[in-house]
Parts: sequence; C-alpha cells; structure tokens
Amino acid sequence: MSDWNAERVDDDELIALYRTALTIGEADARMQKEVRAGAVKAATYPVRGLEGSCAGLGLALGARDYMVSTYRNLGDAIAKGVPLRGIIAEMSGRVDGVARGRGGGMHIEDTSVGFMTTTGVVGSGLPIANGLALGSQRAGDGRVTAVTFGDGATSIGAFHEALNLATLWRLPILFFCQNNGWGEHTPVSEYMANTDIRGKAADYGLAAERVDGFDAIATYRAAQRAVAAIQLGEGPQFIEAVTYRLSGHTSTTDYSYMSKDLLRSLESEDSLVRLMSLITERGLAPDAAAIEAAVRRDVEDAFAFAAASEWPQPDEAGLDVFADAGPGVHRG
Ligand SMILES: Cc1ncc(C[n+]2csc(CCOP(=O)(O)OP(=O)(O)O)c2C)c(N)n1
Ligand SMILES: [Mg+2]
Repeated sequence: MSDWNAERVDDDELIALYRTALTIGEADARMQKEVRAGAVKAATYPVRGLEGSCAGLGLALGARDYMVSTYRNLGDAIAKGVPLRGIIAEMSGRVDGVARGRGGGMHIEDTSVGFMTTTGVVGSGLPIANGLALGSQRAGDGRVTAVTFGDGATSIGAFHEALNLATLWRLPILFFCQNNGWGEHTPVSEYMANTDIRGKAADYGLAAERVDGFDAIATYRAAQRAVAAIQLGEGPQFIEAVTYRLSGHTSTTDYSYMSKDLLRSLESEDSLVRLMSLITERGLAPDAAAIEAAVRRDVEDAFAFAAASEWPQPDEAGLDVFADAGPGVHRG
C-alpha cells in the first residue's frame, strides 16, 4: 500500500472525492439490500472496495471524455456523472432507466455524459474503447477514452489485441484495470500464470503505473497524469489499481470461500475511511456531515424514483436494436 498522504490534494478536490466515493458506497449498499430482499429483481455486481478508485478515475476525466465500463459499473457510472435516478431505475429494469429499462444493470449507458457503454462479456470493452479513441484521433476532438476492466479480463485475447493496436496507433486511451484479486470465485493466483498486470501492459510499450486503488487520492493523481500525457499526444496509458473485492462476485452469491480475517482487516484500509481521516485532520468534518446527509437523501430519492417508475412494455423490446433496418434486415 502506498503512503496515501504523500500526494496532497486541496480541500475542494478532497471533498469532491469524498462525495463521489460516498455516493458510490451508499448506492451500492442500498442496492445490495434491495436485491437480497427481493425488492429489486436483478443480477447486480457489488462495487464494495472500488469506491475510491472509481472516484479518482472519474474526477480525473473531463465531461467530454469517454468511458467504457463493465457489468460491475455502478461506481464508474456515478463517477462519470450519470444521474443516479437513471442508473438505479435501469438496474431495477424500469422505463425511466438510462436505457428505458431494456438493458438492466449490465448495460448502463448515458452518452450525454460520455458514459458510452458497458458490457457483460469479459474483456470486450477494450476493443470498443479503441474504436472510440480511434474516432477521436481521426476527428481531432481532443477527447480521452478511459476503459475499465477487471483482472480477469487481462487473460482474454481482446485485452492483448487492444493493447497492441492502441500502442501501434498511439490512440488517446487510458486502460484502467480494476484488480480486485478475484475472477468470479477464483483468486488471481490460481488462474493467472504471470500476475504482473502492469508489467504485461509495459511489455506492449504502454506507459503503465500500479496504484493502491484503496487510495482515492493516489488513484486520482495517477489518472490525472495519464490523462495529461494522452492530451500531450504521448499515446495510450495504463493504470493497474490494486484493490480487493470486499463482497461476493454478485449480490447474492455465497462468498464463504473468501478469508473473513482478510476481509475484516481490509475494511480499515477502505478508501472512505482514509478520506474521512484526512477530512477530520483538516477540520472539514462539518462539511462531510452535510455531504453525508445530502448523499443519503439522493440515494433515497433515486430508489423511490425507480420503484415508482413503470415496467417497460414488451412491444418496446425491438426499439433501437437497429439504427436503420435496411434491406433484408427485419425488426424484432
Ligand atoms: C468472455 C467471458 N467469459 C466468461 C464470463 C463469465 N464471467 C463473468 S464475470 C467473470 C469474472 C471476471 O473477472 P474480472 O475480469 O476480474 O472482473 P470482476 O468481476 O472481478 O470485476 C467471468 C469469468 C463472461 N462474462 N465473459
Ligand atoms: Mg476481478
């Protein structure tokens, strides 16, 4: 773990990181509760342990920048600025969700804030993100594309293909690996021959950094450095953010196979605990208390909004499947 106080932030940055990480944590905890109670009927993937790294990456990106994420996307979506009501309604399968309830939690997208797509196919986001970055490079629009993926994705062919082409074409892309130590129910050490993820990226010629993903500030600074390098035309960058999955793979799967002692010990490493201790040290605890109250209200509001939203109608299922049906293509 890095010396988390080493990279200083000003009070506004600290508060912004805290607000975002807390929103992620509160929304995630509430979603897990709703799913386990059967109130939200969906497969959801907890982000407990990713709050700080998601906040750090999201805040380092500009509003016009693009992001591509995975099924474990709640933290990324919040940090990139997708409205919470639209996220929760989509995860709940309701018509007021960002994809009108037809995508569900694995398919959150809101192109108006640059949150371009999320997929359930491990590793598939990287080539998609390369395509977005290639488009930006050709258009000269100055956008950075960030793509997040798990440690498991680094064993998929698409990861290697994407890193190779991005390096060759010097694409304006930030590859961001959320290394949470697990691929479903298997620890990294049991499914990966070479566990040096940062090193694999470096071997392709990318500038690659490893950060303590429980350290929101270090992650934020690393992401800022990467974004600046991309904007200077230095080509693709890679960050391996090392965290740990502080939950099961999904909201409902058993995770008794994970060490209880380790999970308990990591609770105190948690990004929110660390941010809060710096907030207290700087005399900002009253601000944090006000933020906490506001975040709780926003989360409550988003879940109430989703619960009051209608289910999508079956005849909407074929909408937006094809941009243009064209000859020989039939709408569903
Ligand atoms: C191509 C593909 N293979 C297998 C799966 C099944 N699967 C779903 S999640 C997952 C684990 C992926 O682990 P990782 O990339 O580390 O992401 P994490 O869930 O830990 O965030 C697997 C194997 C899948 N969705 N896609
Ligand atoms: Mg993983």
